[in-house]
Amino acid sequence: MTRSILAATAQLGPIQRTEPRAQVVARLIALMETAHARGARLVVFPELALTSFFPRWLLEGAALDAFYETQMPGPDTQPLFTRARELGVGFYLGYAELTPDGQRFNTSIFVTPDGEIAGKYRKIHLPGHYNFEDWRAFQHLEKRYFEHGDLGFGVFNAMGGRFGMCLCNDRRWPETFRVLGLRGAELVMLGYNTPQHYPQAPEHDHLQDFHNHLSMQAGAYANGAWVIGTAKAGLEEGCELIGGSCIIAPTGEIVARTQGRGDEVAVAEIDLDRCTELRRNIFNFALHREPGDYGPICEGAETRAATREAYTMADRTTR
Ligand code: ING
Repeated sequence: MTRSILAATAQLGPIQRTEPRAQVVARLIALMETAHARGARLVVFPELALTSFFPRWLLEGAALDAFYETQMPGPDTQPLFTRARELGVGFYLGYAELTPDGQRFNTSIFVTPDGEIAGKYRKIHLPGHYNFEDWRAFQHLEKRYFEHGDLGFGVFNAMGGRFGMCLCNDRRWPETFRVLGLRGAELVMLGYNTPQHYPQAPEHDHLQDFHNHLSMQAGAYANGAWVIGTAKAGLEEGCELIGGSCIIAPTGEIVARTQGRGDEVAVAEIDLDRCTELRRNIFNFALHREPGDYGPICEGAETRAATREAYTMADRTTR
């Protein structure tokens, strides 16, 4: 009996700034129903899937707080949890988290088909900057709006497999997939909001779709894991976001992907036992990895927190 799950990437098109959460949740439910109708039992939604990508604006106070969730599920998201349980579908959801003691994280959760939150992740690699930078066509203030994730790269058991999660920029860092791989992840789920235009290097704008798949395919292959990456895509409040949501096999092959930049589902059968084709052979970590030679990868861990804080403080004062 193989451990196969029919999975879906459930891509969202743009969410405009004023779009009510209830309306977005209705779109998420429609995507989940479409995926379910095509046999899917697992659905991966994007990063920050409940609102417009607000780090593109300089916000503060109540205007900023309006983009965060203080409860999960809360009144607006309960219908998604209820519908998922009715359909017997597990799902990954990205959202902005405001904790009771006032901490802010770019967060994802995995909810099992019976409605339990089996895993939670808080984004570790925060791209962008802290202060408003007037030379940019749009801001990317994730370092201002979110704290460094404090949960590490966790792996958890669900739906007969070992699952891991990450978020957007995390996928560009090979360490993300390797840590999840070392912890036995057979499926890595992630959502992303990736602008086509990268202000610091516009000469790479035409490469965003390539870099998106390159990062995820490499992560899948080098760790013998399935990867499902789901975009918030399309022209959102004047900012073009890439699509390319996809399901990637442990061989690194893209086995399903979306075609447009709107609300769209793509499905594929993921056989978790296929991970062994890589993990028992070319990427047999016990046999072939040489951690004794990897020292530089972890150097500076003890000073990173201080330099992160110093950067943020310095950036605050260079307004
Ligand atoms: N977005 C982008 C990402 O890593 C970015 C930031 C865009 C980095 C383009 C580099 C190039 O996909 C988020 N939300 O991390």
